[in-house]
Amino acid sequence: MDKLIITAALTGAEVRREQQPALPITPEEIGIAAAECAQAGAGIVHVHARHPDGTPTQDKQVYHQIIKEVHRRCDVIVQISTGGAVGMTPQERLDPVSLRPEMATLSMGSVNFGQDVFLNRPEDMEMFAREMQAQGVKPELEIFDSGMLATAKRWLAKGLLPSPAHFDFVLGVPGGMAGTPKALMYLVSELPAGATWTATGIGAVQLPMATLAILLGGHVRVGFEDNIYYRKGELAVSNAQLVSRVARIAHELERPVASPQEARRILGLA
Ligand code: KMH
Ligand code: ZN
Repeated sequence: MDKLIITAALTGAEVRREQQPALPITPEEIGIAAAECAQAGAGIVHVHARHPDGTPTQDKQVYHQIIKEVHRRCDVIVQISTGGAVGMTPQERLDPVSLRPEMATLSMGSVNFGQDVFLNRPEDMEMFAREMQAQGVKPELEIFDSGMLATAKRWLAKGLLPSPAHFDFVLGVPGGMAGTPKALMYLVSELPAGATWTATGIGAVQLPMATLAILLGGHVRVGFEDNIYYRKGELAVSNAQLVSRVARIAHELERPVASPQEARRILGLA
């Protein structure tokens, strides 16, 4: 097994300060949170930009500030979101890819997202894939349901996506695939050859999905974007607290944690 890559999804587009007082919002706050997470064992930070009032934005300048604030404190891989927030236009979502971050997310299909619809039309996804390839940005393929993995495999066969691919199985979104061991193990059984993968459990399934991913040889994503609690009824105090717990469990299970440099090697980043 490769060493374990821990991704910290620091902010997201939906969580509000009123729900999680330690949510990092400004580029500086995101930079500080990233450094704490790197210290705790994160190799990647998945970031979303916000306006100062907390509303989500895909403004390239804000992403530029975030990358700067992260990299002046640590050398963790910065993975920007192209999912943005529900309702944003594809052009708006794609804009920060021209900054040429090391990684960016690429959602592989549409999914109901609570009461909303997270729309990812095939022609838009293809535009995202082509732009990432043109800019030399490694996509993390976001899989919310099993049909999206089938789509990714078709696209890999057609050469629309770079191989070996890196997947993120996002489980437990209300409207997407459930966060159960059976669901995760099915997705893993369907992976194309040579692929790497990470597991993201939403809400209460964050910890069980993380633990199972460590055992199965996958990687792990945790953080406030996906879950604001440490345990039922108890808010986490920081993103780093959630990262530290995963690093501790991995240590107990004798799966060493990858540094950012080791993560770059595992993912084939330049
Ligand atoms: N905010 C969600 C609608 C991503 O970052 O690529 C989409 C999302 C996925 O967060
Ligand atoms: Zn995201």
